[in-house]
Amino acid sequence: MAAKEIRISIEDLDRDSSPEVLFEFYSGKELDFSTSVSSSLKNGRYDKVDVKGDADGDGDFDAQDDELFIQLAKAAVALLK
Ligand SMILES: [Ca+2]
Ligand SMILES: [Ca+2]
Repeated sequence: MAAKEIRISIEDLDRDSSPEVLFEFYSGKELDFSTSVSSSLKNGRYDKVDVKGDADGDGDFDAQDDELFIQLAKAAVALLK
């Protein structure tokens, strides 16, 4: 089985002066999925998942998935700033 990897970066993807946290999910060298989390009020509080994904792998896209991405974004911002 190919190694699963999440690449996390902070970039202002839409150039609105508020950085997004970008997640890229890889299986081996293949990009499976990418999404980003942004701050809807541009105040550094990360609360908006830009592309919905099934983060917990239970087959649906719901608030729990958003929560996982948001939690990871908050941790990433704390670690990468
Ligand atoms: Ca932005
Ligand atoms: Ca899910």
